[in-house]
Amino acid sequence: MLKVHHLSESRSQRILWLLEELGLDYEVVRYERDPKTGFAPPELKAIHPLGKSPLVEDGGRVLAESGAIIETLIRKYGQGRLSPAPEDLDRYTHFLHYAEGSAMLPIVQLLYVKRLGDAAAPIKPRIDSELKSHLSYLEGSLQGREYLVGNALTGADIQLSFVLEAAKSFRLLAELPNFTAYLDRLHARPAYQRALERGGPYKMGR
Ligand SMILES: N[C@@H](CCC(=O)N[C@@H](CS)C(=O)NCC(=O)O)C(=O)O
Repeated sequence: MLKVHHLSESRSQRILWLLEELGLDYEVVRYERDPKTGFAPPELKAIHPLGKSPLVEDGGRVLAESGAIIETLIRKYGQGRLSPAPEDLDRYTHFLHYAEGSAMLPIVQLLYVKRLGDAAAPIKPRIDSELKSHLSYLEGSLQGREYLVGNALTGADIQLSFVLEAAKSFRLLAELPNFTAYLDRLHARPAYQRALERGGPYKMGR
């Protein structure tokens, strides 16, 4: 059976959602963040040297990195589900990689500079302009669409969900109507709700 090493309030929530959408059996091993630093506990390093979540054990192999996990599990178990139509493959691949490769960067930077207080002043405008650029690109990419790629849920929506949930937790989505409607649509899915039950408390994006 698949085993998900799930860190509280983290990117692994979207992997639980993926597994629920695919209707797969899986075990959840939960880990709590250090309340002061927010870091994962050292036990995760025994599973994978990076010690980050999500990590998935599948038949003795350890899968790391959300985008790779999503791609691998859909390829192995999807039977066509959550995959793009052939004509949408380029767009799908772009967003699957873009979410962590580009869009998450200024959000993580924002998280870090918040700890610096006034010392962050010289770099904050640059982070803000990057955030604005990525969020307006994504807002435009959702214009007139229910889902990011084609007209049904794919792995790209699941991968992007954490970006938007993190942005929402920083109150960055307030004036972006396409995002808000899209995120509400994703959150209303029964599989998303089941994943919340499996993962435990998850305040991100609320
Ligand atoms: N790009 C990686 C990022 C993994 C990552 O940084 N995970 C965070 C959780 S959201 C983590 O484990 N943080 C705890 C730590 O760094 O100790 C992915 O998408 O899997």
